[in-house]
Amino acid sequence: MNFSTNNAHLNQWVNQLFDLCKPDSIHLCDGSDDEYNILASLLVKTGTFIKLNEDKRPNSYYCQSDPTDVARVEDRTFICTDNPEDAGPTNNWMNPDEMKTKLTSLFNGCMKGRTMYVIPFSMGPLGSKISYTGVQITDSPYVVCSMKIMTRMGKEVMKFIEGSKFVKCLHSVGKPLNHGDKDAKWSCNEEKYIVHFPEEKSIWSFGSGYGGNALLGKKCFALRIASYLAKKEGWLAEHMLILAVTNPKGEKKYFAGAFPSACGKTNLAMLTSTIPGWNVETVGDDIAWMKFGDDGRLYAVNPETGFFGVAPGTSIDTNPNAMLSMRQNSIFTNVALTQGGDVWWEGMTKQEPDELINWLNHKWMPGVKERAAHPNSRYTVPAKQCPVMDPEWENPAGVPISVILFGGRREKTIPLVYEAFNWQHGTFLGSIIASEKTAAADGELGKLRHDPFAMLPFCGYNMADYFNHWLSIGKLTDAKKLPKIFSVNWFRKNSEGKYLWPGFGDNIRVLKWIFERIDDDAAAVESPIGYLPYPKALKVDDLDISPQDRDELFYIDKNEWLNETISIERFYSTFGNKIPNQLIEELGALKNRLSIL
Ligand code: GTP
Ligand code: SPV
Ligand code: MN
Repeated sequence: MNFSTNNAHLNQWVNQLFDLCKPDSIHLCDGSDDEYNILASLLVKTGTFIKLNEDKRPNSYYCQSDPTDVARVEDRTFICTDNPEDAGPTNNWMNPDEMKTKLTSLFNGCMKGRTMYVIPFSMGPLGSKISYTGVQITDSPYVVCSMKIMTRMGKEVMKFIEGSKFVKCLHSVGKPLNHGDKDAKWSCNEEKYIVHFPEEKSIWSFGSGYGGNALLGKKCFALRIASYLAKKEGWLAEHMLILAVTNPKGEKKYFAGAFPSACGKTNLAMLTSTIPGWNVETVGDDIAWMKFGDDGRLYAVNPETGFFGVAPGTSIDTNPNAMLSMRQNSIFTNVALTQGGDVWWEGMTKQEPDELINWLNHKWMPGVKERAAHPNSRYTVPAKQCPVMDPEWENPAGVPISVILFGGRREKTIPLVYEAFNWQHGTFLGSIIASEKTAAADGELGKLRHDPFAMLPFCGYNMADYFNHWLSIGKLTDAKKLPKIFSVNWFRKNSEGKYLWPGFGDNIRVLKWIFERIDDDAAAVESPIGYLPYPKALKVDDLDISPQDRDELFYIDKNEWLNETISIERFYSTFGNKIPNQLIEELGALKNRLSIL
């Protein structure tokens, strides 16, 4: 094979992998609309895509994955560093040489009968100082189409791929086609490996075609590899949404927020305000790269260009901007197909359609036990189609961040909102996020687990070093220039198991209090865990919430919190003596404050 571009390093890498994977042909992606349309038509021909009704949802496709390939596979995800301590206790580790041997045998001949696509892409605006390029090799045209929506990719990017300074991303669904084999609707392999070599900036992903396992620019590169680079270079790569809040005076502030998978980032990022005069615009819904500007403030860019959003629960009531974003040019995976050639999922409309084809390709009617859409079914849409994108969302310099939110899905204990005393305490709040597990990753649903900074599955190095990195970031600038840190929880429930808080558009009430706290315009009361809104400062009296439930939203239950501290202590102990002293101090101080409650 003679793959030839102006970049000798790239040529050598691609040619070597061509020889290993043994595809039938190779295609260098130009990123054009024509190319996308040709690949989508090919996917229709092979049965992977069904074209949706052109009148209802122009240029959009429906896709069902294999039922065993529906989410990220955390127990098959590895960080391979020379020293196991550099991966840390929260990551799976294997010796890089052993892993390479294993992978080399898996990838040997794995693309037989298929085309090898080469995708040059940029995470972040082309040419921005904050951006980073990558090249993904894949044998999945579904992945190429998704990468076209989710990243800046193709010919334009080639100019920015210099020498060896790009992240090498190799992906295969792991299903070679022998001569005469018909391809499956969705190909994957039972054996899956999502492997990162941060020290050589490379990713090898085998066996899955779905989401974060296969779109390597997203979690693998923009979080796991980028967090490793960020630590070395003094910046932050975070699992955060970015939004702008504007008050009635026209003043704007940018917020970033880390919530674990399927815990509300996309919905908050596109929030439709229920308070007149207050407004939210979107910069990003999943990943934030933040660097200090010359003025000493943190600036964030969204490295992506699309949304890969959770479909179920998304409706014109809960998230109208997402619904408007997906009116055309979209891909829907593992939702249900209506008789009229459109899509549906649980929560999309109050009235359930009479008959559907569900994500398992079964006939579905209301009352049927099987779900219509898989809980981790997703829409893939271009960000530029979102009607509330902030005008600065592609600014290569990023947007200045005033607020950082940490949140999780907690039915108990954690109040609706509280404010950290300072950066160190805020870092502590990030480190103690725990959340009930969702369908975004394989595993037991609803199980409470520690997910510090919402980065548990995404930190490319030792999480204790990551905590230290956050503490050190707080020392790099004047304390006044640092974002203020808040904890939020939209998911607290009452004794009947009902959400106490309406959430979605009404989350603006919480954002408003936070906005006004930054300007010292909103009152707060000190509590053992942080500053809580002064009762009248957060407007809820016009909501349909009983006074009892309102109190419950902010109630600090001493016993629950003492149990929380025990659980934090146990979690911290998994890092041995690597856990920073400042966090141990914060935990001690919290215990002391709770003891006098
Ligand atoms: P990933 O894309 O997996 O990282 O998830 P995410 O953090 O973007 O979560 P998303 O906004 O997609 O929300 C996940 C689920 O939580 C969806 O079913 C939403 O409908 C639901 N959800 C989001 N925000 C709220 C809220 O404020 N209240 C309640 N009750 N549910 C919410
Ligand atoms: C998540 O799990 O946080 C997602 C979906 O956003 S995936 O891209 O599959 O990681
Ligand atoms: Mn999301």
